[in-house]
Amino acid sequence: MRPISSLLATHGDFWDPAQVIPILTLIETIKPSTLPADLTYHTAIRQLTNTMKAIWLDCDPGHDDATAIMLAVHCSNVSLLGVSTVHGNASHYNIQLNAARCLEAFGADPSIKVYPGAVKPLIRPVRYDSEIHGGDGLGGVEGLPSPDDPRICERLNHPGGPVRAIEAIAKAIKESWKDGSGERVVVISSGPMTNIALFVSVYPELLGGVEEFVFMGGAVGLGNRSAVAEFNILCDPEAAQIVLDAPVKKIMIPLNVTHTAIFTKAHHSSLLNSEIIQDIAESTSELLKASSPLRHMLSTLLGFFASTYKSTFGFHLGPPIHDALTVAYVSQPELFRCTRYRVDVELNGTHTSGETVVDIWNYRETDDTWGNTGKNTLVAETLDVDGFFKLFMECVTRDIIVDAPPNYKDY
Ligand SMILES: [Ca+2]
Repeated sequence: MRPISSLLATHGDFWDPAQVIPILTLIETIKPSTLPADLTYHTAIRQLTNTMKAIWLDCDPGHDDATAIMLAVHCSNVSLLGVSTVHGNASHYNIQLNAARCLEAFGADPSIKVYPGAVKPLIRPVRYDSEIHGGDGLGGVEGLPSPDDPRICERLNHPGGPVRAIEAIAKAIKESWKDGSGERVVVISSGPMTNIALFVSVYPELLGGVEEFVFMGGAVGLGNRSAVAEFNILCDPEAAQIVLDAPVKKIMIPLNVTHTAIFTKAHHSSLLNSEIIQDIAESTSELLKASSPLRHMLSTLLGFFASTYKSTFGFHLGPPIHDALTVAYVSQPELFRCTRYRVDVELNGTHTSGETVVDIWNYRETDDTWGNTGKNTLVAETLDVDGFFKLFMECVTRDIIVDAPPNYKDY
């Protein structure tokens, strides 16, 4: 880990001065001997202001997972403790490399590591989605660090040997929660929920340390990888049901909402060059050249995603960037309107396996708990789309300010 002095020197110029200056003042009043040598900038802010939300991200990158990672690294009020990976959009080998490459490309602190998790669902055969994400999970993306880059290996290496996803999640929650005297952690899932189900099953004593589970998955009355099932839930419906039954608050970001977060051509033009005026962007037929390597990388990422969403699902206006909404919810929950329902997963349906059954008419008798007898889930129903893309572009801008990896290819 980098010491706080180096982090402040690197990043202090783009964090909000109103937030940074009081923190610097506070830090200066603390005797250096009381500061842990490995105290990171985010941890210091969280400890001193109590404004940061500690998050863990479990994902299967995946183009939209990559955008979730960007938000997790750059939303100014969240502190990313670690990233775990799960089977899903591509083979687990590719998924874990992609997570590490994204963290590096987005300038995440080197202390943020990747922890490999389940390579297959609990019961069902593994499935990938190369039609949408390409063979390696991040098809068409230019400018990511190479998989054999030493910094990528460093993200995946852990002192003392391999550490698996559920062990890493448990350790992070233990260290943050401190048996109730510390902070709870928000656990985010943007892939199949196998790792989260295993964590719930193996470490029930740590559920008190989970602030909430926020997951992208499911839908109310529609699907994308069957008539009624969304990909993440369809991959491992049993895991999803285990998580839904856990006595922890859940927030579900369903397709009904993610399909409103369309990355349009106007957004793409803004991404390529923040100075561009929107009406000029809309009047040009060609996308302009990116103004930085990171903008180019994101442009190729979202361009590929746009092309597969157009060819597979007929999304002509742009792709829905599903997974980024999970982190956006944690950072700015006011962007969403949610209603609490009982949600279960269809595990045995002939035509409906993997469907999320959202009891909008309250047929099932429930209590006030978040577990298997309760109204267990806050379901997102609307999104402030403009507010979300404002947050997204703010994160892109912060990303540009972080030093770009030195071995970026020319673009
Ligand atoms: Ca995903």
